[in-house]
Amino acid sequence: MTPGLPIATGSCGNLESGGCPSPRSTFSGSRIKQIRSTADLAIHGAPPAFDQPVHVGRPNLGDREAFLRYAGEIYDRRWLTNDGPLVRELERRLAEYLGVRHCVAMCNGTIALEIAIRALGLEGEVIVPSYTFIATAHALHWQAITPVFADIDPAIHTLDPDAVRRMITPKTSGIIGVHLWGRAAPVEALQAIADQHGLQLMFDAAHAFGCSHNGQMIGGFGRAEVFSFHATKSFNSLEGGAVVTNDGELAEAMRLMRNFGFAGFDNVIHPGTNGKMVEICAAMGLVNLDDFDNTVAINRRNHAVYRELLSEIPGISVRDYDHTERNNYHYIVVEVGPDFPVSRDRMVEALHAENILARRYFWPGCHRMKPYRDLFPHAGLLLPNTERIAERVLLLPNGSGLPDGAIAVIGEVMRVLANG
Ligand code: T4K
Repeated sequence: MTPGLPIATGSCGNLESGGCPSPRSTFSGSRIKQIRSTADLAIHGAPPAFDQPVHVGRPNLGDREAFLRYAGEIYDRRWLTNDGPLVRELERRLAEYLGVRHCVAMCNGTIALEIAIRALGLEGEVIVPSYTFIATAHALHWQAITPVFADIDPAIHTLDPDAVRRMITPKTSGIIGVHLWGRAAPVEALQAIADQHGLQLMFDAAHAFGCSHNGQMIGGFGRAEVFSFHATKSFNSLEGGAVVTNDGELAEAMRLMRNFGFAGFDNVIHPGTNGKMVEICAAMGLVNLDDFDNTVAINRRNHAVYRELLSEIPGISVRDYDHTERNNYHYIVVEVGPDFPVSRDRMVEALHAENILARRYFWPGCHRMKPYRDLFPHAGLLLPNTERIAERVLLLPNGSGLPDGAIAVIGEVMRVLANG
């Protein structure tokens, strides 16, 4: 092990000088044992390492007092939703941060996807990865559009452009790339395919807030990009999401669509739904945006400690980020190789027994979930990389709520499992 790495101390470690950014952890549980051999593992009857669950997706929270001030203002103003001043401020700041002309805030990422899909006029079939959160596929299915699953590049877990080409039919109207784990989908290759075949291209950027591609912030690619600001994301607004675009007409259409199509009192000029972000969510968004650099710094240090600790264990790997780009470092993605003595699922079981609730995102792939597994029972034959990766990957906890010692415990569990 690298000298100087923490064993049972703070989660942000001491890899870099300058101390840890403020973690603001409210976790009151504590680590209660060291794990040196299989007998120390909770799956073998020992007590769990933590007396409370350590979650993947614990929210990152900015300054409490600032949030309460905003809440007081909302109370005094009696303006709670419907394009309120805090939503407008958040939209303005997000557009500026992402370097895009228009940001249309929404109540969540799923509705934002649905509205963007409608605004782009997608129909028939749309090509998406199966290796993504189910919302990407459901947003299409919910609108009677068929999601057609294309395989991923196993090295980067995003759409494989050759696989996309193979799935195009006369019914294809568009492609939705997903910037999984914050890594850009192959933007240029997908754009070339879309241009060649007259298809719309948009992106599910739910994981990629604060990330760049070739130095340009994710948000400005394709015709539109969709963010989720769910509690579990690197940047959250309690619940929330946004579509960002450089196309003014598209933005205008989406503003109408998120508010039933109203263009003024009693004047409906567009079909629409209720996709509005509420003021209290915008308040949380503003507070967390102010704190976002701090969140990224914590995530980055945690990721570095994970990489250092776990890289010495043969058979497992922690995905790295492209350090020439901006990253949110939110996702700690571990791949359990075929040579590791236990399966990914056994590792997850061992971690859960210690109260570390590692997740198998995005097992088993959308194509193996309902309704898609009934609609396309043989889809897996064309998705070998998706199926292999979905069996190997697990996600580990990160963020400002990560308790002291969690990374060290995870390292100990994995090392003991590796040694049988
Ligand atoms: N596209 C992609 C690629 C996405 O990943 C997502 C969402 C979307 C689209 C859709 O965006 P939204 O409509 O959600 O805005 C979670 C989230 O619900 C979901 O937002 C997210 N992706 C997905 C990856 O994960 P679950 O059901 O796996 O996790 P959940 O909500 O149970 O939370 C995980 C753990 O986090 C919990 O066990 C405890 C902890 N937690 C959670 C919440 C909500 C907390 O500690 N505090 C909390 O407030 O779906």
